[in-house]
Amino acid sequence: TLSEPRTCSLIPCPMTFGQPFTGTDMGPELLMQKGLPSMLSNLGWRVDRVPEVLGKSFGSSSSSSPPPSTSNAKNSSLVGLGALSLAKLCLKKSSSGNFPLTLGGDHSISLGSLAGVLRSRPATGVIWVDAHADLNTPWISESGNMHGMPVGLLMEGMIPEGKKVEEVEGLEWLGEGWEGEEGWPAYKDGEKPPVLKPSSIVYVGLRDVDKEEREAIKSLNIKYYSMYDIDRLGIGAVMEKALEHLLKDDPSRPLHLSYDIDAVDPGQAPATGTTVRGGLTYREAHFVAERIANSGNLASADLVELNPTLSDDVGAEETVDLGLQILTSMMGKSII
Ligand code: HAR
Ligand code: MN
Ligand code: MN
Ligand code: MN
Repeated sequence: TLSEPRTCSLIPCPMTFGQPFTGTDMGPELLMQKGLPSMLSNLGWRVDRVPEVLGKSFGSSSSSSPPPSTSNAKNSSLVGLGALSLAKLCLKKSSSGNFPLTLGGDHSISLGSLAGVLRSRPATGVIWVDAHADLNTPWISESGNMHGMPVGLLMEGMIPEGKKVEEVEGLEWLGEGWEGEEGWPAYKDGEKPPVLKPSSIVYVGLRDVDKEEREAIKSLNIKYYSMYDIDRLGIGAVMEKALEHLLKDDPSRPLHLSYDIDAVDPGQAPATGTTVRGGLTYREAHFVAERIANSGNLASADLVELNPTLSDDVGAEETVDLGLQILTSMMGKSII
């Protein structure tokens, strides 16, 4: 027989508080309704369906509005609590060898999924497919929206002198002094809180980057392939270079793919909160996922920022269908 079937832990995480729009919480349910679990089993995965991370009591968009923000990190207590819940799950599932696949929700949840996988697999390299760099922190963000911060909050060298990530309300669990709780223990015996090295991430698809983010990308020497680079080199060469950058020193390194649907051109993916024209084509969007799947290194992933309420019905359906296609591609579906 071939190798044992691997287990994919499907984790619905309908977070909305990292950005201003309701509707971003509908992604997971739509993807599940359209048959994602059976599509994954047809690809040979054993599927471990995890109950929704945030739960109905979490403060869904329809009920009460979140407490007022106390800093330039809007809704940070709710975003932080949701991210911690997801971090615990990703820590647990990745520690038992599963592939955690998180369905967003806005991109702030990747603070949780990444923290969780980095804690159990610190060597993880990240491919961030997005129109945006999401490299802000509360100290430099122009908007205060936390979906623009998941990379910045975990990146070594991004927290300003004299500041600490754990001082942001809701992010105490990322500080060295964290006392620990069920599922997310204290850091001891020399363990440091999860952190991402600048050399451990590659961006693909960038085309809307804030001034401070751009300066950080340059000064930290973070590898990126913007839409300019994709036009110049072609998506094939870009993906070879991206994988080479992450795998050159350790060919068996685990990879995490964080796929923001807004990386795709709004013509193909209109139902998302911050569309930017000039994105990945339909085939480029697939190829990115296919090529990473083909590396054999992919060990965890997120798909985020679907918002079916921000488009007409046709656009919403096309965007969700594209999300499903991208998911099955990253999980190993090949054309032939
Ligand atoms: N850079 C802007 C900000 O921080 C835009 C944020 C990003 N929007 C997203 N995330 N959809 O990729 O506010
Ligand atoms: Mn994003
Ligand atoms: Mn984005
Ligand atoms: Mn901008």
